[in-house]
Amino acid sequence: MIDPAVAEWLRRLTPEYFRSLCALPINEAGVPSRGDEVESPPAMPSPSGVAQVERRLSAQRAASMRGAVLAVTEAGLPGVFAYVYDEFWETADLVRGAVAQFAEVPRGRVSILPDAWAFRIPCGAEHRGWAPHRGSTLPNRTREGHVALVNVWVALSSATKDNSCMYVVPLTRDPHVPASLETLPEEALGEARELAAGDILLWDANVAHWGGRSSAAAREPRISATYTCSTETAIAAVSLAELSFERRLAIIAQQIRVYSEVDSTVTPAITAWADVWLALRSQITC
Ligand SMILES: O=C(O)CCC(=O)C(=O)O
Repeated sequence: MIDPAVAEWLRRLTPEYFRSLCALPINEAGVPSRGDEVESPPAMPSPSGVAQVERRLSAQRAASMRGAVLAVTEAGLPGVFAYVYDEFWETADLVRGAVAQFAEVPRGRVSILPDAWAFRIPCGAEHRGWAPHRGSTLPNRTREGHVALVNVWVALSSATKDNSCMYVVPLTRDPHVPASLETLPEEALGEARELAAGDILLWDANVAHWGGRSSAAAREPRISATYTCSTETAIAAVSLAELSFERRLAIIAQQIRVYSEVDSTVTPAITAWADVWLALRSQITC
């Protein structure tokens, strides 16, 4: 017998429901690729393993994505459900160019992995982003010496020390790199990275990082979205053209399974929804 709260989410999470929350397009067959929309200075490769690019997204794109995160979170869902909307995947495509420059590889070598999350950190000192961690504790270089796995953090609102910006420990200042990647550095070594809406932060997945604490001085919730890109041949790479609504929901359900322990916005009913939805889907597709 399925819990009634889970059954309700199973019934409710359709394209029509998400269209009723937010007017952004959901192309149910796949995401049309639009390519790069703005020129921006290259994200220079740096020994620190961290780079920041200003205004990578237009103000309009940042605002519409921000609206989507607000809409899904106000409906009681974790922000990751915003990835049902085409815009979130078009943006994944848009950041590939910056990742290519960061890793010094051709753009065609950069693939998007099914690893993403969206955040709304409310104002107030009781709210904060994710605790310190590394995206990967494995050595992160391709055979040719390029960064293999790159995390991309997109500011959809301003992100300041007051409303929970990101903190990173440059590889060059991390005493545990490269010998002991399982060990995290002291938070005192973290550098605050303040961003405006539309800016992006990229880092080598070995970089220790965390989401800061909001405060009473916060003027707006911090809203952001993340992507993970690979510069190696990735079997799991997301193909935008094949990203049906159902496939997007499968990625979201998998992300909920991976991050439910670290993200306090994931309710037990949504975790149970992810388990049941993935189990039902595997029965239908095998
Ligand atoms: O935005 C945050 O608070 C944390 C983001 C993060 O740690 C990540 O994307 O890996």
